[in-house]
Amino acid sequence: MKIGITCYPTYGGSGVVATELGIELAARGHDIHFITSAPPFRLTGREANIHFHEVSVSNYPLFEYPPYDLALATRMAEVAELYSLDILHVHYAIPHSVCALLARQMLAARGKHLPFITTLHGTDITLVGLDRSYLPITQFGIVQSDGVTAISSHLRDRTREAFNISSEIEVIRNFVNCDVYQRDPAKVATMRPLYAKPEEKILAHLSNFRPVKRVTDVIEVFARVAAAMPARLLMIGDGPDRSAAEYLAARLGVRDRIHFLGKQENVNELLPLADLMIMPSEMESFGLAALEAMACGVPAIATRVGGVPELIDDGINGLLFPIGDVDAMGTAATALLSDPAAYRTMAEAARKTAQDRFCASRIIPLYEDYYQRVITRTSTHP
Ligand code: GMT
Repeated sequence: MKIGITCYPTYGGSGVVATELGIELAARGHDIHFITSAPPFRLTGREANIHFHEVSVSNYPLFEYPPYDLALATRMAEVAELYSLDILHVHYAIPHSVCALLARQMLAARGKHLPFITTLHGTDITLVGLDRSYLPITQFGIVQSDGVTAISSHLRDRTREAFNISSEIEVIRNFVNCDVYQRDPAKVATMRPLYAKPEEKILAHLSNFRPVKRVTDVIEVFARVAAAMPARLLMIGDGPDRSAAEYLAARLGVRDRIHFLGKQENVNELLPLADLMIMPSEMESFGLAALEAMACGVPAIATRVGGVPELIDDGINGLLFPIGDVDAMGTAATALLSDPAAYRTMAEAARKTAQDRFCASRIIPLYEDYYQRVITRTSTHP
């Protein structure tokens, strides 16, 4: 198939999923056209079957705001026509589904057919879409899509309820390439000394440091573990709450035990260095960061929110807690890290969950099948 993909190309779960999906589809022989404002950050630019079409937004002194949405819709229609796309797949409802709708209408006016699928990732529904000013247009974009997928059953149900949508929403969960995300003991032996001494445990957190991630809870949990055993924390990512986390770390006396690494390209090399992942989010529609860690054999201490229980079975492949219960998270993390047998069992279960249920080789065919169904349905009943 010839597939157009639009996403936010910067750091963030939806962009990661969209880019990894494009890479996996291209490896399976599909022709992939990314239509984005910048090259998606996980692309090298040298992958076979992958093309990148930049959306450039021309500005003019009259425009108070550069019209990105219009430039994107125009580029979508152009690329679809020039490269005979079979389908367009947009990630994150706002504004991408509405841009795709415009592109579809522009092409229809010329007798061309371009079905589009919207994948909902979470904050497009839970935060942005429920802002009253965006709700009607988000709802319109979803309803007008030729197909809609959600990354968890929780997000599907939440979307139906919040937007009063009765049409089908297909659940296709996040995935991970278990060959790229795995623990290579030789690499770990080389890289681990850069961050910790042999006797120190390593905890990790990976996010965009937005308030929904509760990064200060990560510091609180780590401070409790570090009080009980030698430990280090890798804070991977960056965002608005980073300075609050740094300030709290200094106040709790653990600043020198924490590596704030900023935004990182190759998280698949960093995650396997960790013993535990901490994901204390206020909300996660799925929790891709935990899945990536689990694929590397790193269990997660997380909150029982959103779609996280669809990934983590409490006590089996990770541990779940109420939002903000940093005492319980700290106690459980310390206990698990002090019990090598229990830790090994949980780490193995985490890797096995990623392999058995969320491996790219299982999830990508679900997208292929869904594309085919939408293409067939809309070509017979456009
Ligand atoms: O929260 C983020 O990291 C950003 C956000 C996004 O859309 O970029 O992530 C959402 O999409 C991820 C990929 O599908 C999910 O794994 C995250 O759970 C989801 N974040 C939230 O729901 C808060």
